[in-house]
Formats: sequence, structure tokens, C-alpha cells
Amino acid sequence: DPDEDPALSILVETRPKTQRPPLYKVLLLNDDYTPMEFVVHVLERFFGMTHAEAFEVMLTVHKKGVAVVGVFSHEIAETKVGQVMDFARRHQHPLQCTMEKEE
Ligand code: TYC
Repeated sequence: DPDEDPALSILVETRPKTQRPPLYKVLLLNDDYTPMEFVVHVLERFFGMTHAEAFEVMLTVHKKGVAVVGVFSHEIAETKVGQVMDFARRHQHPLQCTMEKEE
């Protein structure tokens, strides 16, 4: 208690002041043209999913229109989005991948 002994004030502060960097959700969007097998391959290749996981997430995007496929730091999220968009473009598929800051 600083009123009793100001020299002890430093020991009384318990709330951490460190801030964690914001995290970013990477989202995959549905479209009518990208083959299902291509999306499964993308999820295995760039998001480290097993074939079963990738198939399940692909079906979620197909049915719901969008799904979060990973949560990363800003730099890693940007890299993932770039890798997916570049890979899709090179294969001439309209697959869209984007990122948004977590609440
Ligand atoms: N809707 C696509 C189809 O029927 C499959 C698909 C799934 C496309 C997920 C994009 O992010 C996607 N071929």
C-alpha cells in the first residue's frame, strides 16, 4: 500500500501492461467454378490440414459461403492470402482468399 510505504508501490502493480499483437482470420470464399479437389489441395498445401480436415473445411465453405481457415499474425496471414491468391490465379481458378482483424 503506497500510503503506508511509497517504496513498496512498485510491488503493488499487478495488471500486465504488455499487449499482444492483433491476430488476423484468414477466410476462404465460395465460388461456383473452382473445383472442390483444388480447394482441398490448397488447404492441405498452405494450411497444413490433413486430407480429411481439408475436405470438411472445403465443404463448409461450399455450403456456407465462407469459413475461417486459420488465425495468424498480420505478416503470416498476408503471406497465406498471397500464396493462395497466386496459386489460384496460376491455375486460372477464381478462388478468393482474404483476411480480417480478429475482434
Ligand atoms: N463451390 C465449388 C464447386 O461446387 C467448390 C468450392 C468450395 C469453391 C470452396 C471455392 O472456397 C471454395 N465446385
